[in-house]
Amino acid sequence: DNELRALAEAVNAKSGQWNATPLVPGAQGNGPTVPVTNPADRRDNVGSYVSADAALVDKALANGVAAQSNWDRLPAASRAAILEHAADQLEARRAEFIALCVREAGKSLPDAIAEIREAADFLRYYATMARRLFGHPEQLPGPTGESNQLFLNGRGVFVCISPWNFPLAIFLGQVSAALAAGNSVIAKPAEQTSLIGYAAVKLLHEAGVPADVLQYLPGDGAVVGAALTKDPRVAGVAFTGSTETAWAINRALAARNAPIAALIAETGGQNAMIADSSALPEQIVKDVIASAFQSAGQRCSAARVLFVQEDIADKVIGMLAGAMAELKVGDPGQLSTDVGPVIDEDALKILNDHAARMDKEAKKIAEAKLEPAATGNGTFFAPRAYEIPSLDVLKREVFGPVLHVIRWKGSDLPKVIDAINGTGYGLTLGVHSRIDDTVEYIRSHARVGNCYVNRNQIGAVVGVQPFGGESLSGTGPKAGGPHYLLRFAGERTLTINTTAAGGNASLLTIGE
Ligand code: UN1
Repeated sequence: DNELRALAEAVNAKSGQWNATPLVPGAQGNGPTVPVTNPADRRDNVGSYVSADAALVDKALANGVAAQSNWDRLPAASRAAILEHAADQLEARRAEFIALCVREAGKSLPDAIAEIREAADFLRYYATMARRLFGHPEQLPGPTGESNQLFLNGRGVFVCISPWNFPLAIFLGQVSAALAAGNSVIAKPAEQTSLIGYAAVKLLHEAGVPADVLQYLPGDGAVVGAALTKDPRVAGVAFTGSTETAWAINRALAARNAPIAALIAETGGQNAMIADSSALPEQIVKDVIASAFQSAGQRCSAARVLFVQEDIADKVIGMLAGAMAELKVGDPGQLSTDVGPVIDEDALKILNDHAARMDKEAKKIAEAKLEPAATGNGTFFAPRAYEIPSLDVLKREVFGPVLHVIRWKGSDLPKVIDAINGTGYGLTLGVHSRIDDTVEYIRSHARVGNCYVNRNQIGAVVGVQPFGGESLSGTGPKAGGPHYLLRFAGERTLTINTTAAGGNASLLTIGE
């Protein structure tokens, strides 16, 4: 606790401005300079960044193509050691990174601390997996007189387009995976969190990644992202963000008469939690509060809909309202704050519009109150819960602290699962039940990537709970899972005739 207080003090003592420019060897950015606002007060006092323009995109791709094969030919262990060194440095400098996450992204202190830990976990996990998978070719048993080996290699230039909601963890997760697999990388941060992306790229450069192997291109997605994804030199894209943007990227890549690119997309969700009457109401409420409102609900894993069995519904709804009255919504730099601001004015508007519609069409269960710190110009939105008749009321994912509650009858579990599958998304699902058959029924019928039983449904642990969805929620493979790096890699099979007649063996004999 004392350690945490000391850390909070160190974080809040960090003052001054952060500035960023594109990092492309041999060229400079001359797109617009963009001031960075703090979501907690909407003042332009965090810093600024210079955005990239089309000429810079072209230069970055030329650099990336030229640099990739040397990086790919390094032993995987050398690439891994650089990533591990970066993880150590990140932890050594964590107060500065936490301060950036609080100021630029509006993260609460506990969220920012978790963000640093997750970023370091990704760096170390992909380093470990790179050594394991890329360290040596796999020997494949075959007929005598033949040697068969499978080599993994980088694909080429990988573009990593990352989200503002995990501006360090997902940014470094994508980038380190692409680098570990032997690709050169062009990192395009979310516009809202360009400064954090810059700091992360600098960290990797200082740890030993060459400047032309990892380049940084901040700017408008419609300019920088679009120029990157239509270019034939791009071998792959790792993207986390909305389903709509993933479609646009997929179309841009497909329209090129170029090598067929790999797309790894991690997108939205319409995540549910199902509670039956055997569950403990206290535990349901504790876990749904964390799942729906932590990080101001700005996680793709967040719970959006609680399906609660009718026998316990009144009790759970009453307790939920009570718990929401206790939420502290305010200054993300205070340790006591539960919910900080949402990312920007656009996000706030979408949430306000949704709430206005729900106020008319649904029954409000509760609305948290704002602390005085949250009543100024910051983009704060009070967490809300509504009771709705069915999922049809929700057209699409609403990215923020709004929970919807639906009652279900004892015999309706199959209908509940059909409704959840019917959204077309398939990311996280929470289950609260103490009946094994119910849990097994849900597990085997729900088409979701991550199912959590009798706990909250956020905060997947790298290497332990591989994370990612299916259908509208993403392509897979799962981040922080054993197969993730493979999708960033190409495979080459080498077959050698080792009999005397075939040449190699006899050449050796002649040599002797
Ligand atoms: C996202 O919100 O874009 O499990 C994905 C979790 C996080 C989710 C990250 N790993 O809550």
